[in-house]
Amino acid sequence: NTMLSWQRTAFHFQPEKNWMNDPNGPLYYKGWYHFFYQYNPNGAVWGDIVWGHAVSRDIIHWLHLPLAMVADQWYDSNGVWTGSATILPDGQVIMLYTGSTNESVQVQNLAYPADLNDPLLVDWIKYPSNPVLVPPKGILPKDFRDPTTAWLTTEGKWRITIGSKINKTGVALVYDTVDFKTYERKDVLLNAVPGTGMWECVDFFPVSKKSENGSDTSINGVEVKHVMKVSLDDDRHDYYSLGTYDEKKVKFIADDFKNDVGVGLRYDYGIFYASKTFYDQKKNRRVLWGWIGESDSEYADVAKGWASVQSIPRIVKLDKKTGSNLLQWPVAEVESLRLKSDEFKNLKVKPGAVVSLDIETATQLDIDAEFEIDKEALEKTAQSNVEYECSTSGGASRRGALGPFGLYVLADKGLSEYTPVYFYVVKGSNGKLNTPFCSDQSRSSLANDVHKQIYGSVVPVLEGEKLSLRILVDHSIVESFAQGGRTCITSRVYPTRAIYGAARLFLFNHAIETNVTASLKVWANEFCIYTPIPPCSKGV
Ligand code: DQQ
Repeated sequence: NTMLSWQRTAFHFQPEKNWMNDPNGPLYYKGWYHFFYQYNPNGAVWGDIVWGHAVSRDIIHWLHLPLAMVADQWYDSNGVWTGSATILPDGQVIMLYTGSTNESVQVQNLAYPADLNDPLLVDWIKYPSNPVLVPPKGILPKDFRDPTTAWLTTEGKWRITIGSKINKTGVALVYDTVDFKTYERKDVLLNAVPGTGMWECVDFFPVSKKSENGSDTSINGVEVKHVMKVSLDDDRHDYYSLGTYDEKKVKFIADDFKNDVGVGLRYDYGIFYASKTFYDQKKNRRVLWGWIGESDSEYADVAKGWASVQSIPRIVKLDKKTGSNLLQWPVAEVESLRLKSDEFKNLKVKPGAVVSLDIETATQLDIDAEFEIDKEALEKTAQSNVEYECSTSGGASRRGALGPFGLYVLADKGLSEYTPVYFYVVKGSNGKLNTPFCSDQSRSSLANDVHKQIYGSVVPVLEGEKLSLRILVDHSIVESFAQGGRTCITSRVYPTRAIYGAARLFLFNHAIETNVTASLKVWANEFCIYTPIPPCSKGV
């Protein structure tokens, strides 16, 4: 039963049923957040893709609207694929999206709201002379998709980029337009990185070097850095790079070429793909949406009648302390879901200890935690030069001198199922610390038709900082943010016992040589936004 399946989330965006993938054209308009998404109205697997549509006043509680665009034209009859919105200074709303034609050629199309006075933007008109762009010379017909939000050039033209590949090099093509109907191809590539393959869902936007606010997509200059993001079709992860945008040369230049797009940093080290940001002019912030797929079997998806959720919208900023990575953080509105909190202060967790935290329910949580290891242990430890990698080093059961320690979420009482989210501090022979941040799915479920990888990456920890962790738990999704969002990990887990009232939360310390002092605040989040079980409410 679709509605009663326990894996359904309470405060993450999901349609009522069927398959969903990429976020499309997010925007804020006349008091409403709009969210469009890749949707299969006919089943719980990818196919027959059209645009779903929902609106919200607070970007958390959603009202589902009719499909915004369906596959009713020759130029999108094989699918109304991913696209982006641009709000023009005069209030017009432009939607550019990829159509897969009747011959499976990828073309770009223009659509706009039928009635700009309708804040819900229910009806959409496809431009009668679509497509507005077809694959250019040298680009294969199936390698041309996902137009970005447009930004202004100093000349006053609108510029967009579209992902593609040339042999095995991922590339970003650039076009200028004044009316969104006719386009001029720039003879250069915004960026190209060998070996990265097809670039899907390119995103390109500025982040302020000084301000905590977000920047409109058209801003450029010394006060901003630019972010380029690509979704690698080959390895299904979203990679970003920080750099500068040279408008004259039409080039994105990565600050550090080793960390160019597709080879360096990732938005998220778990499941998170085809993401897209938008500038939220209501709250002056840049908000990121990412598609979180399933990690159970397709068979299970069909049985439960739905697949995929969206991440909690995340604010994206430059990390002013490191200058070399972004910070991602759940929008503040998610805190309005907090119903009841339990606080635990300075709990000392001994080496080898697992401590059950006395909270009422543990399936819908918002957790804020801080950890400190003993200074003495840190100085004294003889262990150095240990190699620890989240995905290959044995997960949370491999004990080291100074790690792992953290939380078990979605655990049952007898620990037959649990998902550790943890730090693993490693002291190098130079005395420097290295801190992998991981999420271990290997014991998350007794079911055997689910993926059980261990995710993670190193998180930058600066001198004097405590280790900090925020986790959102929502039935089958765990979104974790370390050090204020420097490193993020999203996982999907499918416990069979640790569900509803049986779910628990534990603190653990598997380090051998140090105590861990933990302080946490744990909120139970509002119940059942979508699930129509009384007293749950649905919609806005
Ligand atoms: N999903 C869309 C494409 C995009 C891909 C099709 C990324 O436009 O490249 O559903 O997940």
